[in-house]
Amino acid sequence: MERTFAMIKPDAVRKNVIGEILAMMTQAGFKILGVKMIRITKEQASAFYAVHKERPFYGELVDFMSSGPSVVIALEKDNAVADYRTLIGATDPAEAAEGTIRKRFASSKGENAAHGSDSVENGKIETAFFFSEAEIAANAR
Ligand code: 3AN
Repeated sequence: MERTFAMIKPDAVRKNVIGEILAMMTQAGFKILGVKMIRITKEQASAFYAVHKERPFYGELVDFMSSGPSVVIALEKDNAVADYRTLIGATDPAEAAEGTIRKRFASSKGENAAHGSDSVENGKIETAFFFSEAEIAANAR
């Protein structure tokens, strides 16, 4: 089994679609190992997106990610990283495929409803940002 890290971003929480997105995850075969709603601080958002520090949208991204509550989720499934990236769809909702989370709920490239790790290694790093090992182990197979 592979694991990945997912987030329901503040725009989707504001749209009141947490339940719909969690249902899309479980219907796609993901097991939820951990889920919690948190208000990400500017400091956490800056560190989480540090790889994008040089990008022109970094400041906007940090402000947006700390603008309201998010839901952080630890997921497990065979091929979890790639399959979850497929489920969320392209970064730009205009390019996202039908039936994807971003096609249904994203407003723009920045406010795009969901996050998914881009590798198994980053999934571990990102999960550790928001969950202790004990929290995940409690619900792991
Ligand atoms: P993805 O989330 O699809 O992996 P990345 O890693 O390129 O996309 O970007 C990380 C986050 O940065 C995106 N989820 C989005 O919120 C934000 N972002 C990416 N590109 C832009 C952009 N052109 N303008 C504003 N925000 C952006």
